Amino acid sequence: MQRALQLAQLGKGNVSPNPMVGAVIVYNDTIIGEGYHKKYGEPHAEVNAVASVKTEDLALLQDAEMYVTLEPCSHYGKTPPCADLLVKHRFKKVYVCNLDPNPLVAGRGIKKLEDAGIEVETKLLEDEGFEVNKRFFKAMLQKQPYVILKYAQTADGFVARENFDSKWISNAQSRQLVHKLRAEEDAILVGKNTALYDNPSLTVRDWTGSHPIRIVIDRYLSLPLSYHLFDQSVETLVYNIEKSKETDHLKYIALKEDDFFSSLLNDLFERKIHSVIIEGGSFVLQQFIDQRLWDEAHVFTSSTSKFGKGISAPLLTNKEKVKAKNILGDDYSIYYRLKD
Ligand code: AOF
Ligand code: ZN
Repeated sequence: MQRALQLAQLGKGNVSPNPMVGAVIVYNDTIIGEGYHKKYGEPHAEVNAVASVKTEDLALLQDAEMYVTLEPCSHYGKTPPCADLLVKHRFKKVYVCNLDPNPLVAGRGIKKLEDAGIEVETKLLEDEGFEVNKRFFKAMLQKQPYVILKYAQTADGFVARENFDSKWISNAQSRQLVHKLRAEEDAILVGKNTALYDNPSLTVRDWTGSHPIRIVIDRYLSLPLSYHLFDQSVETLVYNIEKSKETDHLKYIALKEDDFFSSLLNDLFERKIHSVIIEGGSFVLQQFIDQRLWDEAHVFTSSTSKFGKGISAPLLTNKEKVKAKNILGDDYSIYYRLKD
């Protein structure tokens, strides 16, 4: 199952809004096939794993076991049900890491296998599987995307007015890391002030991978249209309280002021956006923290101080309620919001 989880993650950045799934076929303690879901809309992990088995080994499948990181699907989606494929080849046993929360599946895949006489064992490395597909599970279970906060602060707790690329707070490595983080998410969001002062492109340049959808909150539509965000090189969503109008690459979406941030997340889910990284400014980040609408925070802390000058960095209040994992010495920590 560890191998299957490894394979699953090769799909990172290419399969959303689908989950990352990997599958390994074992006969007599030997791996005879493996595969993963490579791209949204394309074959599922189980199909690729079966396709990788040598023709002369196909007869072994009826005595083989499959390790798959998600319950095999039972529905006709973009591809036929994987459970049917496993039944057709009469696998002896199927090990599953996580059950599929998708209402189209939700236990029906397991039932199909068991009804056909295939032995099934679930919840193998379950926590590791939840971590790999944290975006998919959050979206399926809460109908909102997985929310990642990202900001850089000084040692004494201030943010820069300049964007994150500013020299005084980041270095080449952290800049590259930020672009890697962007490439892993479906969307990237900033508030009006950050857009206004920094004129950011919010694209992935210092890492490989596709550009996330860009999102800006501009309640009164006051940002200049000459800004990079409106260049239509990448799809941009402009959440506001004035007008709704959608073209291919530029979509204005009006929301009510009440519950603005929560409605925004609901709307992203409707658009099949399963994760969003929020890069500022401090006010927007603080709203997500105070309303407990975040899941994970990536905080870069520089060794320099501004000695009380500037805008205060967001405060992860409930410090006692977050679990931190320090990655690079003192300057990069990831916090996870504990469940309510
Ligand atoms: C599997 N194996 O590798 C994946 C599964 O639109 P479709 O046909 O691609 O179906 C997408 C749904 O299938 C997705 O929401 C999830 O429930 C399941 N994904 N299932 O058996 C896979 N990627
Ligand atoms: Zn499937």
